[in-house]
Amino acid sequence: MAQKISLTRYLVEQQRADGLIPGQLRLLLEVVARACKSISQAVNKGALGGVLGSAESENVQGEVQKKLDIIANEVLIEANEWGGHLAAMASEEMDSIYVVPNRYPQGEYLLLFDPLDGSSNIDVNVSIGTIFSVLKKPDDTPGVQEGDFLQAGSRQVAAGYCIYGPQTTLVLTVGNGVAMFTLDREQGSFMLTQENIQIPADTKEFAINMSNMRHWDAPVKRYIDECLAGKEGPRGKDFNMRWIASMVADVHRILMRGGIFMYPWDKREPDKAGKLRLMYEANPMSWLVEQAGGAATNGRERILDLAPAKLHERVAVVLGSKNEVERVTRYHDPL
Ligand code: AHM
Ligand code: MG
Repeated sequence: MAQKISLTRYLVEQQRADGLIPGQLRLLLEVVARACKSISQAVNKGALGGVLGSAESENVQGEVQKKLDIIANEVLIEANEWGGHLAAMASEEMDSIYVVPNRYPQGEYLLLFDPLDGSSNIDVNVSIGTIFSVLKKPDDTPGVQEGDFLQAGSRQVAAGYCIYGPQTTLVLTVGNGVAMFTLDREQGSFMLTQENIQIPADTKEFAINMSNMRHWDAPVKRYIDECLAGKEGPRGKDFNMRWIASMVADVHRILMRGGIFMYPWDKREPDKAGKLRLMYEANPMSWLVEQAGGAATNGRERILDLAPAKLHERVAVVLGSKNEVERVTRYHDPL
């Protein structure tokens, strides 16, 4: 029987073989995984743990926070603040950055996260997840400030998510392909269950919130209209549709079997570039998708090349199977 490989062993082997993971980054990823295990336990308890429902507060984006949004945020902070591997953290649920307190040593990494993605699904027992992104703090600045986080996604040194679904699964890249680890609840460890995940370049499945159709821009409308026209239309094939309303779950499906995911700009809030956040949703997911052979754009440019202007910046997102993402991006081209 093939030997089972734990997340710890996988990370040590990556560190040895390719030098991709310095010791401090390995420690950081282990701690994030441990925090995800605790979040998974809280999610699993559900009503029995008193974790469902609203916290009756709002985050900086004006969204009502759920109890689990706040619990997951606290778990990630408490797990990561004392290890000496981080300089600061940033989260969807915090207005500004969280600098590691003086009583702990400061490390060289910056951690960004959406502690509980898919909040609208918490209370209805549908898959949700934690998304994370790791950057290196620039060497040239003393202390740490928000500006240190404002780096393009192409500078990420690690990114991933943990999905709390029928299984709890951690999906990770350190720039050497995408690996997937399933939580073995009896052992309490994440075990490697798939390596070198590849997204097929073509697909017959799209994910978009169709209820917003009347608010979309022409290129997005054209793309979806063509998919809906099926075999008789210009694409000459029938398409299937999925929309889970948890980006982690939609991206996970795309990594497993292909597809295209879109949350485009729309006319409901024309001043916002999109709904999803660049730094802790779009960037980590885009890097995972690219590492699996897919593509990710905002309809015009590669997401990983965008220079962020602020921490909670929003962005339009088109990601997944390469040929479909390129098609949507082409449709946005005025030429
Ligand atoms: P959240 O981080 O507050 O949960 O919001 C992000 C989520 C994504 O996971 C998902 O793709 C999208 O919002 C769903 O939005 P909508 O309810 O507009 O379909
Ligand atoms: Mg989110």
